[in-house]
Amino acid sequence: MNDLVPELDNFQQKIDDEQRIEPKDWMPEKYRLNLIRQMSQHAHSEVIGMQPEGNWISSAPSLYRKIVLLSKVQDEAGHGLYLYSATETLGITRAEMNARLQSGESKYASIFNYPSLTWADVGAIGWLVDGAAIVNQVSLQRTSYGPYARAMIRICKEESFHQRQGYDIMVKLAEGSPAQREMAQDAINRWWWPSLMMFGPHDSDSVNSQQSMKWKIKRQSNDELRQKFVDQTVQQCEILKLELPDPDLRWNEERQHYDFGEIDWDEFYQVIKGNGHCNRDRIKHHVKAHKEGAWVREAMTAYAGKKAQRKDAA
Ligand code: BYC
Repeated sequence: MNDLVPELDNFQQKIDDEQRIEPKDWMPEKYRLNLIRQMSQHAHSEVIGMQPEGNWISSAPSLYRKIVLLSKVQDEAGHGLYLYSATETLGITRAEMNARLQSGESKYASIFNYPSLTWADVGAIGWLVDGAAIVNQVSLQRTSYGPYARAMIRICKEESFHQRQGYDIMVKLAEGSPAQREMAQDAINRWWWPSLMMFGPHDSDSVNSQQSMKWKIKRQSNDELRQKFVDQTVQQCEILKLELPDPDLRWNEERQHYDFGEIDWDEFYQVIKGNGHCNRDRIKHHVKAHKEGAWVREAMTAYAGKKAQRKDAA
């Protein structure tokens, strides 16, 4: 044991023994900051992710589809709330996280900077984007920080409903008219590569991975999770009798995995730098919605104050 930093050794031992770290436990400052970074970005992704699908609520093709989509988008808001609350246990306020999102200091998933142009995009988002998110989040159910791991367990249950609703839309379109099949194929063509980007850069280029894996914030690497997603999604696409837009995609008997083509990393870095199709609009919309919601926050604070006063008087 290192005499100078016994806390650090104890902390690492706990992690190695698969014990969870809880909010009041001692933790290295870098662990706390790394978690705030990842968890708040995760929360922002859930909240910003409501926008591309939210656009389609008023244009859903049937009452049934509208109800399902509305409920799915509400779930995303809930996921944002669990994650913001879990992140607050690390000593940062919701207002600070919000300010970092709106100033561009804090990122959110690159995928939500692509536009949702047709109804098939709602299917592709549910199937591919939620599908990719589940692969990542199932792994995060075993993350070392207790509040994050517990939030993930609940979120994963809801995400699998989201993935199924997306796939169900794709099945219906794939069984439909030639125009509907074409619309489904076009959505797959546009969402496939950005979905693969959701897992982040290659392990060799991932600046945070080494430390995050040691502290078990991340349990599987970016490339491992991306491979898992590709392997499961190819078969789902075959059932739809549609195609994934990658000429290099093929089964590798030796590796027992699918090989696939190289991601356009230049596009990825442009998007996370703020230069994607929708970055500016997404933040602009968030700022507007936040301002317009000020009266709700004020009313809730006033109500909570009155309730506390009544309790004190009783
Ligand atoms: N997009 O060192 P790396 C959902 C950044 S929402 C943007 O590998 P890390 C849904 C990364 O932040 C679910 N940025 O990072 C909602 C880092 O920059 P910083 C969203 C990305 O953290 C609504 C830099 O690139 N899920 O399901 O070790 C509707 C270097 O990367 C991205 C999560 O948020 C990206 N794709 O690994 C529908 C999962 N990739 O921060 C669906 C939680 C990388 O140093 N997050 N960057 O400035 C994670 O698991 C990890 O943060 C990542 C990246 C695997 C994403």
